[in-house]
Amino acid sequence: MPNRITSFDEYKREYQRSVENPEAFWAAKADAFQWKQKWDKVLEWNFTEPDVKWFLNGKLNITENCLDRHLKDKGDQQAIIWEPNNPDEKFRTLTYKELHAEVCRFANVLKNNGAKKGDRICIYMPMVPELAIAVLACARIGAIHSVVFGGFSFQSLADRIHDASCSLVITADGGFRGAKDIALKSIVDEALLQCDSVKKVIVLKRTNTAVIMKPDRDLWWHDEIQKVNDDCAAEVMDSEDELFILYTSGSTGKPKGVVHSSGGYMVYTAYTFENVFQYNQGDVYWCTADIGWVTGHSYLVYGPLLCGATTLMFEGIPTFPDAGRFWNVIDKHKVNIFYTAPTAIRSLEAMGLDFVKPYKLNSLRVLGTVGEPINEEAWQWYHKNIGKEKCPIVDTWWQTETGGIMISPLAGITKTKPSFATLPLPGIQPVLVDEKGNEIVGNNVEGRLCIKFPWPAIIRTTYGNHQRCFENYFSQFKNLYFTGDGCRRDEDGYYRITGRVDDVIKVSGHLLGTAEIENAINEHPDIVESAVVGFPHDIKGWGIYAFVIPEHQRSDTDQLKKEIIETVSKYMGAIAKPDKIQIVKGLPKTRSGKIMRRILRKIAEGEMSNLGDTSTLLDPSVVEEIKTGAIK
Ligand code: 7RM
Repeated sequence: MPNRITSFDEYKREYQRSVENPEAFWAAKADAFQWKQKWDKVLEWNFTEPDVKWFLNGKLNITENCLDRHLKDKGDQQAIIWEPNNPDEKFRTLTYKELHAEVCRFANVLKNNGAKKGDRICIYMPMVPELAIAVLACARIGAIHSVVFGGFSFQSLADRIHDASCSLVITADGGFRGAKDIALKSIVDEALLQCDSVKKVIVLKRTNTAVIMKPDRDLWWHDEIQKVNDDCAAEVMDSEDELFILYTSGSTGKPKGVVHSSGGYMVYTAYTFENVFQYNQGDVYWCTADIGWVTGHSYLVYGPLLCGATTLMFEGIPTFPDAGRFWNVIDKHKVNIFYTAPTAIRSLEAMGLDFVKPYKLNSLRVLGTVGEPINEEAWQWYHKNIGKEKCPIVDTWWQTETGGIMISPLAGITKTKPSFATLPLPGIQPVLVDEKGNEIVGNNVEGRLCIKFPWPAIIRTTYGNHQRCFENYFSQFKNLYFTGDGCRRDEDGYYRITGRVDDVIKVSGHLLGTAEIENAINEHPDIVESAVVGFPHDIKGWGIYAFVIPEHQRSDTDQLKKEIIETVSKYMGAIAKPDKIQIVKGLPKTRSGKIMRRILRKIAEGEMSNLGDTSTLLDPSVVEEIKTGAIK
C-alpha cells in the first residue's frame, strides 16, 4: 500500500511533507485512484468566500473506485456483511461482484424513473444492504444523495426534502429497530403532503407493514428491479461535482445541508480510513453508526469500499435482544476492527460485565470511538473489557463538515492517552485561538479549535445558501475554518476536544440545535416560549433540559410535560426528546430581550450559587423562581 504509514517516524515525516507541500502530498495520494481524466491543478482556495477546489478538472466516478476497480482481484471477496436486527434471521453477505451488480441494477431503476445527474434524491431507509446500494446507485448516475436518518420525524424529513427540492424518495415499508417496527413509508406519506418536488417514491419491502401506494407516484423496489439489467456505465463526474448533501444542526433553528464533492472526499476518506484503522486486507471492519450520519457515509460505506475492505452493517441496536449483542456479533463475524460511539460504550458498561463475559472477542485488533469526548472511565472499561488491553483505541475527532477524520491516533502507531484525540492527521493544520481570533501558540493551552489550511474533504457549501456556509464556519475568525469546539493542547502537543462552545449539544453523539428543539416545543399550542440547554448526563454525554412558559396555568403539569415530549418527537424525532422539563413563569432576559442562556446552563448543571454576572437582567426575580423549581 503506497499510502500506508507504518511507523511514528513515518507519520512525522508525512505530516511535515503535508504542511510544506500540501499539493504534492495530496497529488501522490490521489494517484492511487482510477481517474477518467487526470486533474490539471491540485488546489485552489480562499477561506474568505469561501471557495475551495481540489483536483481541478479531474474526472472520475467514486463508485468505479469503490466497486469496479476491485472486481479483478477481489470480485469474490465480501464487500458487505449484513447482520439483521433479529439474530434468528439469517445474515447476508454481498461480494464486490454482487454489490457491483446490485448497484448497477438499482442505478438503472433510478434512470428508468427519470433520475439524472445533478438531481437530488432523498433516502429514508432502515439499515439494510439496499440502503448502501441506493447511496451508491445515486453516485453511479451522478445524482446527489441526501440520506435522512430513519429516526427523524415526518417534519424533519419534509424540511430536508423541501430544502434540496428532491425529485425522488427511496424508502421502505418499515424498519426493525430492537423490539420496534418503524413505519417509514407512512412517515414519508405524511412528509410529502408538504413537498411537491417529489415525483416518484421507490419502496423496499422489509417489514411487511401495510402501506398505501399512491398510483403514479409510488413503486415497489422489487417490481422495478425486474425491469432492468446490471449494466450501467458510471457517469463522468468532475472532482468538484456534488456527491451528497447531509443535513446537520446548527445554532439557528434550521438544519444546514452540508455539501461534499466527489474527488476530494474520495481521496480523503480512503486515506484516513486506511491509516487511522490500519486496515489490513482481509480484515472484517465494523462501524456501528447508521448511514444516516456522516460516520456511516464516510466510514461504513465510502472509506471501506474505496479501500476494498469488508464492511459490516448492523440493522439493530446495542441492547437487542440483550446488551451482549455487539460482542455477540463481533464473535460471530470475527470482527477485527470495531468503531463505535462513547455513548454506546457507557450504556453497555452500565449494564454490567455479565453481558461481556460469554464472548471471546479475540478477533479484535483495533478499537475506535467517535462522536463526542470519551471520558477516561469509559475509555478504560473499553480498553480492559473489550480490547483485553491488547487493542489500541483510536479516539477520532471530526465533523459532518470535515467529511473525514481530522485529529486521531493511527492505530498502534501513535501513543494514545485516554480522552485525547491526540495528533492531527497529515494535511490537517489545527490552531487554537482566543475569543478575538488571536492564535494561542505553545503547549499546555486551551482555546477555540480552528483549521487554517484546506484538506480535500472540507465542506464546499451549505446547500442553496453559500452565505450561510461563510457565516457559520468562516466568518468568526479571518482566514480560518472554525469548528465550534473548545480544545486543549497539552504538554505533548496532544489535542483534547472539550466540547461545543456554541448553541448545539451532542446528545448520545447526535448533534442537536437548541433552537431547533425550542421550535419543536413551541409547536405545542399551550407553550408561549421555551429555552433549551444541555446538562451533563452520565450515559448520553449531554442531556436536554427545557425551560417552558405555558400560556395559561395548567394543573395537569405531568400531562403537559408528556404532551411536550410527544410534540418534540413528532416535529423532530425521538432523539430530541427533553430529559427534563421545567415549567416557569418567565425566562432570564437582558433589557434588550435576549435570553441569558449562560444562567440557564448553570442552573441546569446544578450550579446554583455561582451564576456569574446577573446585573444586566431585566427581572432578577425570575432567576430566583427558576432556581427554586430546578429539576435535579
Ligand atoms: C463525526 C461526528 C461533530 C461534533 C464535533 C465535536 C463532537 C466528534 C469527537 C467529538 C470529542 C471526539 N460528526 N465530536 N468526535 N468530540 N472527541 N472524538 O460526530 O457533525 O455529528 O458532530 O462532534 O463536538 O464538533 S458531527
